[in-house]
Amino acid sequence: MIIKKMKKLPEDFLWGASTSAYQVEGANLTNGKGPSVQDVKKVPEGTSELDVCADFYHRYKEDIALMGEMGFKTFRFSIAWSRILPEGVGAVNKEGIDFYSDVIDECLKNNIEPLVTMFHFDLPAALEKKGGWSRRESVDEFVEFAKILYENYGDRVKYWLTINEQNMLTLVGDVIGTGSTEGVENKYKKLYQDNHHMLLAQAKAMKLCHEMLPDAKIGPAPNISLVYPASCKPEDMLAAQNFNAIRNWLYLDMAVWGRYNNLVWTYLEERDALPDILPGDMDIMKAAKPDFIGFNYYNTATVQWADASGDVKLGDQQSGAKEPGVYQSFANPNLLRTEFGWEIDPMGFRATMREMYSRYHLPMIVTENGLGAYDKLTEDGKIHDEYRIEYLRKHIEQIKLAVSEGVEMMGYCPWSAIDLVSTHEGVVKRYGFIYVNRDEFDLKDLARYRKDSFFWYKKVIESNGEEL
Ligand code: BGP
Repeated sequence: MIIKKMKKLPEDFLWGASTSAYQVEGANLTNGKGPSVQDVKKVPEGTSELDVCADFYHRYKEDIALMGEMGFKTFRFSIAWSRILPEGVGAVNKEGIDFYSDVIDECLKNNIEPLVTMFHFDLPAALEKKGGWSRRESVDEFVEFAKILYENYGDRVKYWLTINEQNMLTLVGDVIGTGSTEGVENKYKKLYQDNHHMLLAQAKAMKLCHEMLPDAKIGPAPNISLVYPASCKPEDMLAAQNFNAIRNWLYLDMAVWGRYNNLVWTYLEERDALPDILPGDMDIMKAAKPDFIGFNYYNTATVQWADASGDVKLGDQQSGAKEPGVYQSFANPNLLRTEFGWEIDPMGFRATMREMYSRYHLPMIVTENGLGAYDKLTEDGKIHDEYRIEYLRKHIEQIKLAVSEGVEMMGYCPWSAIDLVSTHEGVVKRYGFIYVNRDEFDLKDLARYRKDSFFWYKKVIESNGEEL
């Protein structure tokens, strides 16, 4: 549709940006924090450890002040489970409780609404050692953790996100360091059993949130990329539906409607990998209702039909994969790519928002979107990241178009507020509005610099998206 009458974004649109605890904080094994799976993994060759990251743990006041200067209405950050509960269960680390309490207060002092992710890729290592999400107990362990968060922060946090990118935990956990399936006999069975427990944990945490904090709002935060067929061949269309179901709809159908997507169910049946579901599980899933949908969007995916031969090929969050007989990724020739090879598709962002809204009819907030690049600090302390501005501008334009088409959008939180460590490509893959002066292995002075995108975003927020 060519829109002639653009609607304005809502007055209370939540402009902000995102980070996650294990990628930004540092102090990963100090101040009472227990190790998470991220701290015990072998970091990819050529990338730094997670002991310092952006040193947000010690510099959060300065960082949140900078976010305030940009005019952020919200800041999406995550709470490290093992900073609150070093063993995942049991004894609480008071220093951890106080740290996030201070971060929340600092946000409020700067007129920033905290948007808290409860779990972002960092399961306590102690729980993983016992079997992680494969154990039924993991459901209650998560709910107990959620309860502690509601008790301690519920008086000040109105917006909660349950699990970041549960779909990526399931599909590419090996790449993002959340769990390995090496040596597992039927990896589908394990992954989708873990997934069932996470879905149940999420449902229970949403229900508990509504009981304990009636004024708060809570939602999931999967990574949603609309999947295109590589051509108008009927086979390619089926492949696109397969991957849409496996990558996207399984997670949202369950969070919103409490039912398993039928294509995914068949896919699991075929692989002898149906999860064990206890009586009552599906009632819990059905009863839990999110207030909104948070979602991360980087680009679309394109797939073609895959015959039954060949091996499974793994991608990362945004790049291609193949499953014989199900789908095979296809490089979309119509799209540009980032320096790190991820496709760029602002129009596909609109298509994704439209599709999600027409399926679920819930308000939505973008919890990640952004461009990873090798930024350069100039001699005079500037970072000219025009490419990032261009990327964000084009995506915000599409939000405005989607809103003009009747899609309910609550806010936009690109990745990332500040430079931090990427999931598997190191510190040099930068996303922030705020530059952190460090290299992969040389920590330098960790000083903060405002990038060109910082000043640009400030104006975008000031004008509520009118001045792009
Ligand atoms: C998402 C994750 C983030 C983040 C982002 C960028 O999948 O939720 O944690 O890092 O992707 O990805 P990367 O760091 O791999 O560039």
